[in-house]
Order: sequence, then C-alpha cells, then structure tokens
Amino acid sequence: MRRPSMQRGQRAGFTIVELLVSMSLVSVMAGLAMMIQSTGNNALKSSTQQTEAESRARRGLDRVARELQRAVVMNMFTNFTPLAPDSPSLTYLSAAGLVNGVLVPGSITSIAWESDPRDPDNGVDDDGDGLVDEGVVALWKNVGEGDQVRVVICTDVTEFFAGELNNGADDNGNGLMDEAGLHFVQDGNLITMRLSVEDVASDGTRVSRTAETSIRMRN
Ligand SMILES: [Ca+2]
Ligand SMILES: [Ca+2]
Ligand SMILES: [Ca+2]
Ligand SMILES: [Ca+2]
Repeated sequence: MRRPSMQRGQRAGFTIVELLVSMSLVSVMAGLAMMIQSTGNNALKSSTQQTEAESRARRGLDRVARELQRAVVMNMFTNFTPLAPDSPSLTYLSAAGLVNGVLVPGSITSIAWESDPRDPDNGVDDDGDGLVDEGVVALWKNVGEGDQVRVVICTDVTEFFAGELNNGADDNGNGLMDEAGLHFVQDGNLITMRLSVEDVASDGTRVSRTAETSIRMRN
C-alpha cells in the first residue's frame, strides 16, 4: 500500500532536521572534548611546573647545605659570628687546612640572596618573566682575593619568603618579619636555611615552592 506523498515529504524534512541536530551535537561534543583536553593539558603543565619549582628549591638548598656541610665536616668555621634573626646571607672565614695541628686561615665564603640584575628591585617585572624583582642564590668563594668566584646556584628566588609582604609585619606567621626568599636562622650552633622559589604556569598563575633544611655546626 502506497503512503501519501505528503508523508514522504514530512519524513524527508525530519531527516534533515535530524541531520542538523546531529551535526550540532557533534560540534558540541567536539568542543567539550577540546575543552576537557585543554583543561587537562593546563593542569598537567601546572603540575609539571609545581614539581619543577619544588625540585629547583630542593636542589638549591641541597647545594647550600653541601657547602656548609663540607665546612662543618672539615671544621672550617673559625670565625663564625651570630646571624641577624633573618639574615639573607651567610659569610664565614674558612680555614685552608691544618699545619702542625694549627688551623691556617683560609678564604672568605659567602652564600647570599642577591637581586637578579635582569630584574632590579623597583616593583616592576623588568625582564618580563612574570615574576617581580626576583633574585638568585649566589655562592661567593675566595671573597676579596684575585681568584674570587661567584656561582649562581639557584634562580627565580622570591624577593620575600612565601606568604611574606614588605610591610613591616610577619605575614606568614613564622616569627620573622619581611624575611627574604633565602634566609638563615641561627639557634645556638643550629643553622636553619629556608628557600622560596617561583615559576609562572602557562595560564599565568604563579607557582611557589619552598624548601627548608638545618645543619648543626661544630666549632
Ligand atoms: Ca622578572
Ligand atoms: Ca624589577
Ligand atoms: Ca615571616
Ligand atoms: Ca611582611
């Protein structure tokens, strides 16, 4: 039995509508998939940068600790003066060695937070890396001598420690006021070092990580 021609036309129109709806659904699903993938990629990049920042903070502080540990092991601290409560540097006179059981004075070594010359301290991100007035951890050996050397052992160190603002108050509640991104705290012969580094994720958010370690010095 033949169907009326109008029914065939209605069926054909409905098929076109179905096609359009299907195409719209496919577009929406593709958009959603791209959005999910993009979100996943951003999360992955952010996570990677957090891990990288954490690793950099740890490596930097491990290097500082190794320098001090060598001095401790070799009993090189011969002129260690008490630190300021939140000192951004540590300077000590090392001994060159022992001669007939007597310590021979050696060279001056210094470990310090220093402003990154590419981004001077002016409240502006001069080098355009997303971080403002960042610094480095510099290791100075043979200070004041002809063979004085400066080695940068960590970059993108924050000007102030994580959670701290330059406002005369202890914002992060660690007992120190406006402490630097690298600082040393002395308690008797125990030196605690803290380091704070930053990175900028692909979406522009800042990733901050800190590391802390302590060394007990023998005199
Ligand atoms: Ca910068
Ligand atoms: Ca600057
Ligand atoms: Ca503080
Ligand atoms: Ca503060």
